[in-house]
Amino acid sequence: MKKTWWKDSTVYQIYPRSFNDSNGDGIGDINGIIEKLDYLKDLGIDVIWLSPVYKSPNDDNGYDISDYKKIMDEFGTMEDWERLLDEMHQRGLKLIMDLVVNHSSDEHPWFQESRKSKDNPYRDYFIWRPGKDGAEPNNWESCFSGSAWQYDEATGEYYLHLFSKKQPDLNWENPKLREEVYDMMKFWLDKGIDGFRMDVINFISKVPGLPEAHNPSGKTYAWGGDYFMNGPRIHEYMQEMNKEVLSHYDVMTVGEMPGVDTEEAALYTADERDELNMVFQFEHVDLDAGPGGKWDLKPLELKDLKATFTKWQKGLEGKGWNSLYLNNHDQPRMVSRFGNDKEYRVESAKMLATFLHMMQGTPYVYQGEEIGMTNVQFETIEEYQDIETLNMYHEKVIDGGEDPGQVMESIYVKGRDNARTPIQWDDSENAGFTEGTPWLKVNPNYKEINAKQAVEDPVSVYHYYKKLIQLRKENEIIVYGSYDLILEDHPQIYAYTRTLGDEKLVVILNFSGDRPVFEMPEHVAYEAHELLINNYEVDDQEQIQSIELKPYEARVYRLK
Ligand code: TEU
Ligand code: CA
Repeated sequence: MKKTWWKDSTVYQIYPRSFNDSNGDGIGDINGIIEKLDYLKDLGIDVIWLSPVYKSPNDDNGYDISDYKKIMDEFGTMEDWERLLDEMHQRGLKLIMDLVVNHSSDEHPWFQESRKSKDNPYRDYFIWRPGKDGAEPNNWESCFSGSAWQYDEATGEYYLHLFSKKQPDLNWENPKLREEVYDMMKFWLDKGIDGFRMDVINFISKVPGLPEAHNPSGKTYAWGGDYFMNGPRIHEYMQEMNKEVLSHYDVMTVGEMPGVDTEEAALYTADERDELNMVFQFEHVDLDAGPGGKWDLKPLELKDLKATFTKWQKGLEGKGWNSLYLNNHDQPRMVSRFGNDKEYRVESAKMLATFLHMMQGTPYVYQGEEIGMTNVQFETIEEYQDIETLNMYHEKVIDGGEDPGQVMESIYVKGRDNARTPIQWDDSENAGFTEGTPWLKVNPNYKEINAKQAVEDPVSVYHYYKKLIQLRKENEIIVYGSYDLILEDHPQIYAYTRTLGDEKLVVILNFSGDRPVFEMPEHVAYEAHELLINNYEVDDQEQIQSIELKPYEARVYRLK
């Protein structure tokens, strides 16, 4: 397997609005990030993925861009951003920027022009259709509730928006639009950035004719994903982008791809196909959703988690490359979702980190994960800010008459603001995030959970991450070794081996608050063992043929 820097790297995601506020307006900003670079360097990460910092009216916190070449006023200036890049490079940190080109903002000049008239030169930068029988052109549902079409008075037609109505979809069929995107990418690459994370990039090619979505439930709108996820021209576009832009720079790319399976992912990430380096797949974050979608809560089954991760580990082995994540700015906090944020917060946060960082692929740490930050529960819907959450609440409770208590429950479990509460830096007012009023309330548990405490406490989640990240740098087998699941049917233990040449690791994880017994399978042969990392105290000399595990215990051994 070819070795590259982006395979060896650990990436840290910053959601700038919530990271660190330097000027007291309650909103995180670029200078706030610069203040924390030494903290991040100390953690050991190699790359920062910065969520959008471009000019935006913030309908979706920067994922709605009105100028791709300007910095959002609230975040700072281009000079601030250039200083950030410079300060990062001085510390040996790389920067990857978010590329949001499935859609722009409706306030982007392209769209302002496009909506003016049917023969405007920018008309075909977006996807316009006449209505059908006095209604929307088709029955597609927006990811943020309601129809994916918005009627526009000026020309009497509808435009497509797979997300909010302030996020019109760009028309990739138009070569002029593609040229503009490639130019814009070069603008940032020439400033010296180290790559892109590409927002819903597998949505950009729509099936011509935009067919009606299958609609078994008979609701007004239905999920049209079959007609835009991994669409007919997607690989052509990815190869064109690579040829025109990416191949001229030494950069890393990761495509965010809802609905991608292992076969498709191998096509996107195979070296010889020259498309992307890796993708974010969604299968493991869909396991706790029922047939009604993300808000339809369903308990997670360990056997499903094993099946999914094993499928991805084996599916891309030697064929492509995995990105490894358990949370980000769209997902609940991982310790609340997959661990136990009450009795075993520290133990389970460490166990989950071990689980992820010991797999083959490039691990992503989402801000606050490294100190074990948790989900939040605000009492009223007014305290929430996220457009997806607010639209869903409106649709279900205000329009649909559903029980508000139950809908709030689903927001507590799945809402995106769980991941967006300000970073808890210390135990002072507003957790040291801001001297003003934070744009989104701080999680009240900041007095106990904060970075200052974590840095000072040698057995904190933070120091555990440091060690995991360091181990990856020192042991090629952690990056490149092949993965094999063991104890496939065990209901509480997730265990696997990694193999590289004649080296072997065994990763033993208790995903429960019980004390199950781990039995080493016979085919895993060894004469001696060495403990690499553990989240409880362990006697190094202890026999490992059979181990009674403590709640959420994690151990990794090198077998000899
Ligand atoms: O997310 C795309 C996506 O499909 C989901 O993660 C979605 O946002 C959601 O959480 C559904 O439950 C990307 C960005 O990561 C997200 O923040 C943006 O809102 C979205 O695209 C639109 O740009
Ligand atoms: Ca600020």
